[in-house]
Amino acid sequence: MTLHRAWVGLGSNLDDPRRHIERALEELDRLPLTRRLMASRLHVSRPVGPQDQPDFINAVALLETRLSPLALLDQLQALEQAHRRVRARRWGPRTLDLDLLLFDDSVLALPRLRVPHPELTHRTFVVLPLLELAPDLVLPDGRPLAPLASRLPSDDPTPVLPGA
Ligand code: A4P
Ligand code: MG
Repeated sequence: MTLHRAWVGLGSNLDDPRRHIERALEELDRLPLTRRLMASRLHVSRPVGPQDQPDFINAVALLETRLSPLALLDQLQALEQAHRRVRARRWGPRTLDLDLLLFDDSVLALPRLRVPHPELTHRTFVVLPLLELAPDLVLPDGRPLAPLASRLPSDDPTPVLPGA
């Protein structure tokens, strides 16, 4: 089984978001056939989309895995479910969102999985933590990520919390 490199985006804005992200970073390291190679700092950002919700904590992790893309997605969704159970008694946005951002240089357009994540390059809260870990990152289509950062919305200050 081949070793793959997968970038995962984490987000939370409910029920002590920082704790959800820190726990999820640990859980990603314990997934089957997988280990976490790197994790960004935790970035605070204003919500993209509806504004009547709390600020988000976002982070990005680099995984090394022998799972296939869909098997990894299954694992990420199981983690989301496990975190959702914590807040099942409440209404409101999710406690944990895990997006598969990149998987090697794969380009996938499956019903359940699009890689690279379609919103990757449009989201400050994804691009900044990615660049923190991999300033020279090149997208599967050959575009370096760094120059795209300057085109992102400037109204999102993305302050950073101390290391996870
Ligand atoms: N899916 C397809 N491709 C992927 C992929 N690469 N990674 C499918 C993960 N999932 C992928 O996802 C819906 C379906 O997408 C899944 O069943 C999977 O098969 P979801 O997370 O259940 O649904 P969603 O929340 O409607 O979509 P999405 O795109 O994850 O939500 P958003 O758009 O990410 O919105 N603002 C800040 N500052 N920070 C945030 O983290 N997050 C959101 C959530 C809004 N605003 C935010 C943030
Ligand atoms: Mg998602």
